[in-house]
Amino acid sequence: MKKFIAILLVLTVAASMAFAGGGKQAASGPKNITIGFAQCKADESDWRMANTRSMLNSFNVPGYRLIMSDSNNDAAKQVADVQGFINMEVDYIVIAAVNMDGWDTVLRNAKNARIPVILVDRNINAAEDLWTCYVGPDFKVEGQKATAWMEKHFGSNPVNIVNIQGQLGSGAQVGRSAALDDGVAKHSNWTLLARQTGNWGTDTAKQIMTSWIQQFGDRINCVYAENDNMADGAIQALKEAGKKVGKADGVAIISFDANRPYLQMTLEGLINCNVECNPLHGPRVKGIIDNLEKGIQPKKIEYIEEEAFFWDTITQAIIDARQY
Ligand code: GYE
Repeated sequence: MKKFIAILLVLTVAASMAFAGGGKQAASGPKNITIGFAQCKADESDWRMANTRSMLNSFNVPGYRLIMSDSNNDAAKQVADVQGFINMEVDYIVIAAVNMDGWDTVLRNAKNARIPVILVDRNINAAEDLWTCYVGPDFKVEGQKATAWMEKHFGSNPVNIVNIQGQLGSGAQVGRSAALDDGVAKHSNWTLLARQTGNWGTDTAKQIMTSWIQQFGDRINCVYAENDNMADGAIQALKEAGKKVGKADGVAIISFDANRPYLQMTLEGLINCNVECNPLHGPRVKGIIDNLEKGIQPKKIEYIEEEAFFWDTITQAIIDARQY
């Protein structure tokens, strides 16, 4: 993790220095498109590290200069980061939003500065005229893939669920939690015993799961974890408590992201259902910017196609063929 951050810092400083030193490319050379990328927290999770790499790699080519800020998941700081990009007069702003709310003022400033704003990964609550487009998942649809599996797996049997949520207020958490809420409302045999945010992290999720095991014991038969890292934490807690995990008759584990190491756990039967959330947004964002440079407008909302993987149908070949 520390190595990842070090490499990241070198890349980001180099990009910033290049920008600070040279400003926009001299008139004679090719236009250097400067992109301000407001990342929520570059090393937040396996998913986020893959997402960060994808963005940095996609723009690490001649003609582009990507400057990435890292808000450390502080929503107010991320808004300030975006204002900083406006002050730098970047050509484009790309945002992976910590929180869905709080964007209107700074996005209006970007609009007044005529800087297009591309939302990536996370959707937000802001007037549509304040952002150019959104490219990323439909998080509620991701959650519906998981609840569909729960319906098949449990049938009419009692389902006693604990929900380890992502960072509260993020689009990913809001959508995935909403799908679970719909499932609980729809099925009288489903009970939500408890929910709490694990802030995308393994250790926090493990602590929360440990306390729930003490509180609910063997009543828990389903963990709905809103990303792989938190699912891993829950599994560690369950195994340390001597509980049977996954497969046909263990505590059912739902996860999201489908990073390769956790697809391996799905193949082992520890994770029953893993819903993909593709982090490789770099090429998508670069394509949108390249088109905008040619005057081609993107779709306002581009939901990416995603699938789900299950413990009893996934294969090693499927895992080996994955890009992340
Ligand atoms: O599920 C989680 C990451 O926004 C979809 O954020 C992303 C989520 C992902 O930290 O692992």
